[in-house]
Amino acid sequence: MRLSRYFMPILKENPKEAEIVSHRLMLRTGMIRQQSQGIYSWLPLGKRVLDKVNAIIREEQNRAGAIELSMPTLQSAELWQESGRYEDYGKEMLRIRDRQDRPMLYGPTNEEMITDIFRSSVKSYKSLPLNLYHIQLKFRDEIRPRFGTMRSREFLMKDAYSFDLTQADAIHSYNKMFVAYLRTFDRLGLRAIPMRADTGPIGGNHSHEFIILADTGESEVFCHKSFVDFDIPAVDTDFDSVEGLQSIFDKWTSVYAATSEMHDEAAFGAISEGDRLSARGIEVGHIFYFGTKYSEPMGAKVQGPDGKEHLVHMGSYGIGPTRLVPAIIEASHDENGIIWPASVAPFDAVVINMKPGDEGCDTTCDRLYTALQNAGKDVLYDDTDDRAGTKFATADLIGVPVQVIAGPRAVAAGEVELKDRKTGARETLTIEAAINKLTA
Ligand code: 5CA
Repeated sequence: MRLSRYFMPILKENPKEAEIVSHRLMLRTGMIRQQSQGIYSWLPLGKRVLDKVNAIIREEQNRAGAIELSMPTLQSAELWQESGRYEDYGKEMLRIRDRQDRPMLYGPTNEEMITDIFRSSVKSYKSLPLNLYHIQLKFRDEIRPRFGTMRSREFLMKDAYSFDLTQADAIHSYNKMFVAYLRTFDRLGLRAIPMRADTGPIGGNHSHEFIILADTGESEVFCHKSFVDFDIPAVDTDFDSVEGLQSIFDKWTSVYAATSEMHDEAAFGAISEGDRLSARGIEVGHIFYFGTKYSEPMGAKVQGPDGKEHLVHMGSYGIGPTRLVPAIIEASHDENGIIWPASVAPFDAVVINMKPGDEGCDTTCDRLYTALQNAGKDVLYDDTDDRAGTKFATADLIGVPVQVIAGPRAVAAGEVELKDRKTGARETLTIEAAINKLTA
């Protein structure tokens, strides 16, 4: 992408309304724009990152055996009247009437709709286990939307829903998502800690929130320090192994971790003082097992091996991609801007032409740009006639992992400079060597 033809409306000044660093940087880099309170557009740079986050979430959901579908944002109130949540949900639910005066709503979550899809076609235990997910916009009329897309009213959610014949099977389905979440957050460059959690309006009694420690987090959390050393389940984890997944779950829940709603002062106090961590955190995922809470009122049953009808046991599993993007920034930035983990960086590299119009610079940059693109890399090419200082500041601000700097003197000697955004380390390489390194 040539910067001169791109749409990346960078702000020169820090926006006043932004209270936390991620919100400030997302506005400054032109990743997002607020359209009305708690409702955002994702501009091209932000959209690239969001798409990469979603791709990782999707890969790990698929690996764990979940199947993607797509459900609408608008739902009929009837389904919610069946489950009893239409009245319970309160003012967070945006209620709408269509032209026939039928009550509708903008979905805050999808337990009812997925249960309806399930009951309309699944009749036998032979179709189980089943886990269906989508990545779709939700709306919750939050009292206090704030911090940009961290807590917005319209937001993206990956929500998965599992169906099983028995409670024991449902716990295995829960563990699959638990392990998938550990892998997902790790691939996003984050260390997320699963914590016993309150279930709120979703219901059930077995639930974990996945929390990223950050001073600007909205949740108060308490845990044992040893979490930082736990191993992330490997890519070849066998998701069909009941014992294998249970042992990963047991390991990751063997030491104390809880949010303030579930906090047990005595259990926390029993941890030696040096190992206690009392901090703030950002909830990036939340998983629930709630048994027959929805299958019972909505009549979602299957025929079991005994020939009898059984209510299915369900769980639901949420991740917030539009919250993850600012959470990653909270965890990875410096005074000059964002430092993207390579896995979600909007571009793999930025080629900076220090003197557009100079034949050597133009030829070298064109060569680099083409070679990297041909190797399947996402490359931003700063071909603008901005001042050098502005180009460097922009490259640092948007946090692309590698900067390839082509100035007239270096290119005359057949060389370019590579700068690592994270460490600041610089090296001078021949153009050939730079291409080899970046396409390796
Ligand atoms: N039905 C369940 C799981 S699918 C559910 O709705 N869970 S939730 O309420 O905990 O939301 C799941 C995830 O969505 C949260 O962990 C969080 O990452 C994200 N999320 C929730 N509310 C917001 C919000 N207002 N803004 C941004 N992300 C949000």
